[in-house]
Amino acid sequence: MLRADASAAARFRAARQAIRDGGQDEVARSLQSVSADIRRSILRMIDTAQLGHVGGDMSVTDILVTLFGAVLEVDPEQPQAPDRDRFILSKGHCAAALYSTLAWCGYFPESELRSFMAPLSALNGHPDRRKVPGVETNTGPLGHGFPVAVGCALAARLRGSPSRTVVVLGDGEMQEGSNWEAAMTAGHHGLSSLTAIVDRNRLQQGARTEETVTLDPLDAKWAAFGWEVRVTDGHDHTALLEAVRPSVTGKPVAVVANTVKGKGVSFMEDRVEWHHKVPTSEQMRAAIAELSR
Ligand SMILES: Cc1ncc(C[n+]2csc(CCOP(=O)(O)OP(=O)(O)O)c2C)c(N)n1
Repeated sequence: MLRADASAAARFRAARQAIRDGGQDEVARSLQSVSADIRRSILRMIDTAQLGHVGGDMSVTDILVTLFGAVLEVDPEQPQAPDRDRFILSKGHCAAALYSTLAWCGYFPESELRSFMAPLSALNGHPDRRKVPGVETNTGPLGHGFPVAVGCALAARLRGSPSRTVVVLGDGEMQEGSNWEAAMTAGHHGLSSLTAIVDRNRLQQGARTEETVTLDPLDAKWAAFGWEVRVTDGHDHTALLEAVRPSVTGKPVAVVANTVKGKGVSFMEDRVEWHHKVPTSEQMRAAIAELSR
């Protein structure tokens, strides 16, 4: 198991406090600058490993940064604190984005990111809760993380804990039936401490989601399963902050976050081949330059 980096955790606490104390514009600017750092970090990890899921990593980055930067009540130095908020990345193939965010928070030293997917590294291609602090459950097989999140929210209610559970799903992942069983169960129990965010980038592994199995109208489907639904721009930190505010109806909250796969790198944006293609060294230079503007 990796250990927290105390100085990174202290920096994160200070940065988060500053973000939380800032006005809306300042908050958005701070989160945007962290997102650019995380996107560059993802590219470097994938370049070193020559493996990864760059498109989905880039689309989920702003969601992760908003959650860890300003929403989740977590302490990287006490990753097992009983009343911590629970975060589950159900689209576990986007581990590089999660690891970069967790390292920024200080859950483990940033230098570990260089070992992404290397033999014996803790940072596997899919997150492992036994190896990486901040990872609440193993994900990778699509459709598994959301049911576990429902269990976390139910358990928190039974314990009388204030803990909130947030789960992020891929839109292609929503084609797995287990998600709809989870949605139905959470709706039935009125699990208002549960928030599910769909990274709606409209692409899956080899095709557009709507060409594979129709998901629209996705907001109406969530509502029919008993959820309070919010549709938002998944790259606008201010809009995301508004969309993930706690439930006001006593129902669980579903956020349909409209995103762009490969966001931030023009030649990757909305291109199906960048689901898990690895950039050449020339493409790497161009991508880093674009993300540094
Ligand atoms: C049960 C299962 N089937 C197939 C896969 C292989 N797989 C990995 S990612 C992916 C596409 C997921 O699409 P989406 O959820 O939209 O993710 P994103 O576009 O955000 O990367 C597939 C089919 C898997 N991980 N699990």
